[in-house]
Amino acid sequence: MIMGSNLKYFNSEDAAKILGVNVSTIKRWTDTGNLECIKTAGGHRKFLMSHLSSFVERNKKKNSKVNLFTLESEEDIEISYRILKGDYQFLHEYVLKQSLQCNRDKVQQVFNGLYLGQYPLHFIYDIIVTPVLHRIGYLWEENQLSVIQEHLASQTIKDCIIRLQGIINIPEGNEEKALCLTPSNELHDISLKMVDHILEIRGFTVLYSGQITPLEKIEHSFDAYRPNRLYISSTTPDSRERLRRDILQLCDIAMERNCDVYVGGRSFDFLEIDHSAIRRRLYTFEEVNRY
Ligand code: B12
Repeated sequence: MIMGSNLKYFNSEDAAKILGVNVSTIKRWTDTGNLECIKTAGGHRKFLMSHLSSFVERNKKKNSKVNLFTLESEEDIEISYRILKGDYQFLHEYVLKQSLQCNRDKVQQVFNGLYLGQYPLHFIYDIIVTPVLHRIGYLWEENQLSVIQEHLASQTIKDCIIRLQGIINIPEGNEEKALCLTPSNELHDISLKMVDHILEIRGFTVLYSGQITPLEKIEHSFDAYRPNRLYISSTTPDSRERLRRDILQLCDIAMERNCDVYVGGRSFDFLEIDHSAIRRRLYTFEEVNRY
């Protein structure tokens, strides 16, 4: 909540969420003078960032694992607050900036904070990760980033996505098994990694063969692992004809084995493929979660 100039005031509910305690605890702490605040004419407590940060500073040891993540600086409190408020515009800018500086810890903090703040994984991928990656691509296209900067930033994001998976609750496996791959010289696999995570949360066992999966003798793997779903991701093929051939080959192999095929990625905008093994083209991670 912004009141006047640049001063930001938090109310008791905000302070409670940020510090990871009940509102009644906030009241007690202010009454005992442990946590500073400003009282309005109406008797409401208002908190400045400095009130919260000096409290966190003084209570670092006993309070080091409050709420979403370790709160040790004003920046941490700011991020926690933006996450709780769902300020995606701010979070985009922040993740973009931190990924361009290769600050894994900062990017990770946002991803973990969102997840621990009860945002569904598909939402984090659709609303934060995808637009930031698109922004990186746009900056590169506009010559505002060099290709190495683009690599470093997108790799930072990919690494943080993979680490996020480490804190996610994966349910007992169900009977479903999914094979995830990108065919035909395709290096873009961040979408596929996110698909993998969402399927794991749904209880799938995931077989991830990732970038540029060789199709030679791939039917042996279908027979050995018996996936009942195949997820194919393709973003920018070096040869449309080859991609078309690869997808048709995969669909034939899948169909013979009662394996449903799901496809995603911008290559499918121009690739007109009609094969009865293909159940759906998926556009968002919310759809990956739903179907
Ligand atoms: C990161 C990145 C790379 C990384 C990839 C790293 C990795 N491990 O993935 C690296 C640096 C290797 C790379 C290489 C190249 N890249 Co690149 N790259 C990007 C960037 C910045 C992000 C891609 C990404 O992950 N996006 C995030 C995903 C989530 O978004 P999305 O791709 O739009 O996918 C959405 C849906 O399609 C869907 N989806 C996608 N796949 C799947 C799969 C399934 C199963 C499902 C269910 C859903 C789904 O989910 C998303 C949600 O909407 C994009 C910019 C952009 N606009 O995306 C360029 C971009 C994709 N790259 C591009 C290009 C041209 C290349 C290169 C050819 C460059 C070059 N000359 O070398 C090479 C290709 C090399 C190769 N053989 O594949 C172009 C593609 C242009 C085009 N129209 O084809 C883009 C758009 C950049 C640009 N603005 O020009 N790239």
